[in-house]
Amino acid sequence: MGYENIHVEDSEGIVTVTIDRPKSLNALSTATIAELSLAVARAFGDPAAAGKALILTGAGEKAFAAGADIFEMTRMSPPQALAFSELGHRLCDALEALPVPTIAAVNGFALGGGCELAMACDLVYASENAQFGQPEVNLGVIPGFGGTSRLARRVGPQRARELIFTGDRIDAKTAQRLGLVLAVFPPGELLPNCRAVAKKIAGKGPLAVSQAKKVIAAGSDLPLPAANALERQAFAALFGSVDRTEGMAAFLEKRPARFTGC
Ligand code: DAK
Repeated sequence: MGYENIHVEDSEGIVTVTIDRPKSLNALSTATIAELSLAVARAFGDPAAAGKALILTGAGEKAFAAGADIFEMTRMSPPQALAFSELGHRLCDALEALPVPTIAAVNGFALGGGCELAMACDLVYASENAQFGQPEVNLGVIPGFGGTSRLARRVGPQRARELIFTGDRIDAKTAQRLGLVLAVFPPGELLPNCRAVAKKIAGKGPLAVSQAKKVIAAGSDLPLPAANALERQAFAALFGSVDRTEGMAAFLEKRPARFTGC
């Protein structure tokens, strides 16, 4: 099946998924969210052919995604809104559950569902013209794809309250200062920098990266002793991997490691 609202490019296992509805500033319609979910499952579902990292970005120069598609939402009943919200939640959860790193390359507006999608990625980088916000209150609703919880976890509950209650937009530098964004680049340098980060991580032990992702995610919702117990288990389990033997042998032999993900 081809896609109508996104396009997907795989370059040496670095899978770039681009939301491609620039006329509506890459607004997230039901079809777009369904295609994004399918692309994520296809690129990373089969371990034998799985990609090494995922980059998510938006087509055009103005937007990553300006939110859920407002035109579509105007016609939704409460049960339809629930199904729509569940679809968005499943996509964000799937991104977080991927065993590879995910990178949001935020190249313009990341509002509402767009901001929520970016926050479901492991690493968020932005272009100088990026703007973030949860403006749902302007429409008489609240974030529906996990924004209330993910924004609070990223910037703290008080700041999340301010952003969600006011619906204010913040620029890329402010988002960086709040910890929502890691680094800000001129527009033309955003994707190359995201690819460089993805490539660097792809050169590391994939099992180790995937375990680190899992433990950080699970551990941040647990009390410290339970989080540390998870870390101990994952650390020990990795000692049974071929990659651990290879990584340590490569160090001793002063050569680059050849990881296989086994
Ligand atoms: N949906 C549909 N079309 C959109 C859109 C959106 N979110 N944002 C922009 N567009 C369309 C505009 O209608 C316009 O289309 P034409 O008039 O050209 O046909 C085109 O994109 C260009 O937009 P503008 O002309 O407005 O461009 P400007 O540069 O002047 O302004 C802007 C850019 C991003 C500031 C402005 O477009 C804007 O404020 N857009 C809306 C942003 C927004 O409110 N985003 C949050 C959407 S709400 C839930 C599930 C999900 C959600 C909530 C609840 N449940 C089930 C409970 C999620 C909610 C959201 O994400």
